[in-house]
Amino acid sequence: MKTDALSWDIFCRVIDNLGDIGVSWRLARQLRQDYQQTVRLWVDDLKSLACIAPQIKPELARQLLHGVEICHWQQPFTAAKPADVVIEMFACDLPDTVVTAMAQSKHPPVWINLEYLSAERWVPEYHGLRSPHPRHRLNKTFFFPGFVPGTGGLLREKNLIEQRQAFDKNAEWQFWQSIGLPEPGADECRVSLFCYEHAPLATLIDIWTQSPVSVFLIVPQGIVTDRVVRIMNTRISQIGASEGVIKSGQLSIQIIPFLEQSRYDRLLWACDLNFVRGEDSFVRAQWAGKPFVWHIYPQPENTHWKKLDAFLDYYTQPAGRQISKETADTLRKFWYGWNAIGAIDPAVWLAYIDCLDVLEQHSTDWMRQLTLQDDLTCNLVQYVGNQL
Ligand code: TRH
Repeated sequence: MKTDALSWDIFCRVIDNLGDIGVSWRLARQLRQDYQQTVRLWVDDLKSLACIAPQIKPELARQLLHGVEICHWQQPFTAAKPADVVIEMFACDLPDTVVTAMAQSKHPPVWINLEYLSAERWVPEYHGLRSPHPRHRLNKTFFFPGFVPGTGGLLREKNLIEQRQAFDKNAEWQFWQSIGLPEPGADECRVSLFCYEHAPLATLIDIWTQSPVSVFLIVPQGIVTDRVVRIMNTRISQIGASEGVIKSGQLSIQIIPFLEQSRYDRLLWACDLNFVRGEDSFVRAQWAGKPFVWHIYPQPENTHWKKLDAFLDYYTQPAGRQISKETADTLRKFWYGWNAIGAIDPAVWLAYIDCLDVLEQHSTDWMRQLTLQDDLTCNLVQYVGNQL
């Protein structure tokens, strides 16, 4: 299997939000750092990359960061010599000049279309299928990430679990200090919030305000921040003792700056419960081994609900320690309410928070189970090595 020092071109077109570039950037860095590959990341919207990697200068056409060459994908695209491997992220459609240059290469590159993550049962059947190009003597392979053998696996850098396990109470305390937050109170539930605008935020904020469990909500600056502040301002609340903390009854809220991607991992590791969304933060919450709630990326005709159920079916029946049907139903009901399938009410929240200890153990079991399968980058490198 030949994979030493191959060159890789990753093409990423930012549709909306940050997941396309979040996944692409993570893959590019891992190919470089874990497999010493030569990587060019072509991105059409460098400002989005700069959100998660603040060292990026959006005005530069080319720059190097963490050993990855980041190139601004501009139109018209003057094709450089194609790499040994070309990855088309999320079917973003490569520039015609690139496809032509690939077809004219003496050794056409391995061309991979990396798809969005799904737990749906059809994924293993489609993973790895190849499709011939209609005009050029090129084949494109469809690579599907996934949670089970027979899929491409999940992004997981080689030292992630070791880093996660080394994140002890002292590291946690230092992290809270680094973002200007006090240490958690004895019976406080520290929660991170990353969701889409249509989440039932006002409902949950009202529930948390009157909940017997005190919640400290940490919100990285983003599309819901203003909404959270507006909701709180229309309720009887006062700025808390420490700067920037908004309090209302049992609920405290601190808005923090959007974090660089690897520091966001540490927020997920430090919190007791994480609300995540889309694809990349959803996966990172699973590597955090903490209870999480997924706000799935909405799709027309609510087709995303099938994806939500497909994941819940896996997540509530892992091969390892079973969770009771009652706990599984409680989790599903809360996730449904958060994703506008049914409603969230105080009883749903209380039933969920009562299971938090069981869900924390389950999250650790689930994380361990996921580490049994090869990670996405390892599978990509192996696949490419077998093609050359
Ligand atoms: O931003 P998203 O909603 O991206 C979405 C999804 O990827 C979805 O699948 C896709 O179809 C759509 O884009 C086009 O959610 P996601 O996937 O979690 O990506 C967010 C990225 O932002 C992720 O890499 C984590 C990162 N992040 C930080 O780096 N710092 C932060 O403070 C936060 C909150 C997130």
